[in-house]
Amino acid sequence: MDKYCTGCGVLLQDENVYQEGYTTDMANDICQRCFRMKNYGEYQVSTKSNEEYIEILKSINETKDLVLYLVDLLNLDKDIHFIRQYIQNKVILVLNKRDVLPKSIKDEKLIQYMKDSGIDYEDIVVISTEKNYNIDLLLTTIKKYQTTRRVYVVGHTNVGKSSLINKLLKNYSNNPNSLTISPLPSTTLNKIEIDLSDTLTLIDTPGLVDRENIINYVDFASLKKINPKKEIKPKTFQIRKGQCIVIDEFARIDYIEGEKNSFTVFASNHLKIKKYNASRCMLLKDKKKTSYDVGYHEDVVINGLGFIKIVSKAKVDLYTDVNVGSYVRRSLI
Ligand SMILES: Nc1nc2c(ncn2[C@@H]2O[C@H](COP(=O)(O)OP(=O)(O)OP(=O)(O)O)[C@@H](O)[C@H]2O)c(=O)[nH]1
Ligand SMILES: [Mg+2]
Repeated sequence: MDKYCTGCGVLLQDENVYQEGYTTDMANDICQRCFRMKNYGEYQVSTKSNEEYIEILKSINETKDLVLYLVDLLNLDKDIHFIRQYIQNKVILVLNKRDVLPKSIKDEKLIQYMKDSGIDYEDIVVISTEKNYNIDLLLTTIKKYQTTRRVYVVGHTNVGKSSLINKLLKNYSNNPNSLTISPLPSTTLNKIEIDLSDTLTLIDTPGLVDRENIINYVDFASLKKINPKKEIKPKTFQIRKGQCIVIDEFARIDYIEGEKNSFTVFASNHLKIKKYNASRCMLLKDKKKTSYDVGYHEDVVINGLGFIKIVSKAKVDLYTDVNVGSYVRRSLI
């Protein structure tokens, strides 16, 4: 009989050590990859194709089940509507990782921002899985909108889907299982059903992969530096054209044209962020250059790294790794 890993959902097998789902002993409940991640923090990248994820979304669309659409507040994807186009189900939009944004920002402001983004949902809940913030509220909201026993958790990779299910299990059930979580993308490899109670089964899914996210292109030491663990202390710079800001070894933004301005960087506190005179600074000039015309109160977002809030109109040149994506949006904060 087929047996699936309780950590990541992959089909277990004991024949090929190089293939997904390998375990030394079929009596085990988890694969070797999950065992290593859970016990030694040894992370092994596994890339999933988005075609497979779209098939999962389509299968959800064939049900009447409620969907939790989880997003990471620091890394809101440019394509927030992508997932919604495949699922007509009722959706609760869940804004996770509240803890990394400054406390001074009101939840209502984040909720209003999402309302204005035009995505269709029943309700919006701001949570922090890490800090156990609003998890009770989320459960109440799930119960309010649930029409069947099953509730799916979807979203991009790394937004904290499996962490949230683990938190719900810990808070409200005696179910001893725990899903594998990690700071790398594509930790969960398949759908996994978990019973929270007699009336609620949560279904974890792998995430939609953002190939342009910086976390795909850095080593583990850099990943730890980039991934904020604590509340971000934003760094504000009064800036004139001809100056630039360098974000550690990962990005540089040059102020090309515009009035005296203010740039605020929201990124992990572990990153070195400094202002330079652009003509005398050669740092990161060999990276990919993207030019943006930024409007009044807009953010330049660097996928997976954070964002720069710009107050007045500006022409900027952004330098990043060739694979890393970026975009401009109206200011989140
Ligand atoms: N700061 C913070 N980190 C969180 C929170 N929730 C999850 N994380 C972290 O986010 C990372 C990804 O968590 P996972 O639960 O593996 O994310 P996922 O969405 O299941 O990812 P995939 O299975 O790869 O699609 C881990 O490093 C978690 O510790 C949160 O509320 N705050
Ligand atoms: Mg997961």
